[in-house]
Order: sequence, then C-alpha cells, then structure tokens
Amino acid sequence: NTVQIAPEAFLLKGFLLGQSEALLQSLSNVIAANPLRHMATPNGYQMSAAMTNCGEWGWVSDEKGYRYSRRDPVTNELWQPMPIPFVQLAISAASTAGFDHFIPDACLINRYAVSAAMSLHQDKDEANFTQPIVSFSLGLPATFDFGGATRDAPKVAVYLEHGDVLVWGGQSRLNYHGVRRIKPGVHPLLGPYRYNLTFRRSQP
Ligand code: MD5
Ligand code: FE
Repeated sequence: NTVQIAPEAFLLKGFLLGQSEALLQSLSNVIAANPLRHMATPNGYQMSAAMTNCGEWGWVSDEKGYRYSRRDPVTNELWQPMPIPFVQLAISAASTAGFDHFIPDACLINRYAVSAAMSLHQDKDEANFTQPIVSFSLGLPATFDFGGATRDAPKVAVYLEHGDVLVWGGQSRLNYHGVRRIKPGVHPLLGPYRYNLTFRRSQP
C-alpha cells in the first residue's frame, strides 16, 4: 500500500505492522543503553521531542550547533549498533520506494509526548544528499506537514499512524517538513507517545 505524496516521496502505509514486536524489543534495548533526552538548541531552547540515536553516527544538538557524532555526549560511549530489524526494514522500505543500495549510518530516535511538535525545517546536516531518508512512525498518530524547497512553498498534510513509513529522496530530499502538535491519546503498545525512527546516510 504505497502512496506517492510528492516526486520521489512515498508513504508506505502499515509497512512495519508485521514486524512490530521485533522492532519494539530492539527499540527498548537501544533506549536502555542511550537514554532519551531533550537536547538544547543553538538558540537557547530545548527540543520538545526527546531524542537518542543508534548506528555508527548520531545526530546531536547543543548550544554550539547541530552535528553528527560517533559518541553519545551523555554516556561518552559509542552509540549502539543499529539493531538488525531496524536495518532490514529500513533497507526494504527504501527499496520498495525505488531507492536501491540504501546504506544508513545513522538512526535518530524521536519520542514525542502529547503536545510535542517539530517546527518546519530541512534535514541538511548530512554530507550525502544522494541517499534517501527513511522514517518509521510508531505509537500515537501525528499530522506531518510536507512542504517544498522554500519555507513558504505550499504544504501537504500527511496523517502518520503506527506502522507507517515515509521514504524521501532525490528532488524531495531537502524539502521543508514539520510535525504538528501530538494530540492527547494512549497507544496500546507505546502509551502516551509517538516514536519516530529516522534513518539517514550522514557521511559521504
Ligand atoms: C518525524 N522527523 O516524524 C520527522 C520525520 C527529523 C524529522 O523531521 O528531522 O527528525 S523525518 C521526515 C523527513 C525527512 C527528510 C525529509 C523530509 C521529511 N522531507 O523532505 O519532507 O519525527
Ligand atoms: Fe526532519
């Protein structure tokens, strides 16, 4: 059940549903090693989503800026390797959307509590824009705003539910996007949270 939402941007509805048990077990292992935390932003705020990472590189933010780091600044250890179910599903989702040879080296985990949001932004901290981005949605639903190449370009609202995957690449890779405030609710497996796992190639 693949829906194209823009050039080279696809929604894979329910793609994770068959594998959710392995996925959630792996997710809980990663979070136990590298706890979710609210990172500071360079302009003195805190992200409303709590974050952690797994993979060779992790995306971090602090008063100095955004970057990819091999080590977790909280534990000072390397991030955990990406669990096999994460890698398999990410590669298979990319290939379903027409992107072969996707080799992610970074997986950012975002946990949104009720009322958390992510304002309109571009993902441009990576050194490789030829590879797509694969994003898993788990837990509470969210409305995702998918925009264009400029901040004021028209946006399409995409409803994301537990088990859905978004794949973006090519001419949509640098499009503006954001997540609207999460509405109150409780997910049967994940409680009052939305989790988003975003797989990227951060290095050349
Ligand atoms: C989320 N997370 O649902 C979103 C999904 C982030 C972030 O935006 O940066 O952690 S990622 C969806 C995405 C990725 C790359 C490009 C585009 C969308 N896009 O061009 O719209 O928590
Ligand atoms: Fe983003």
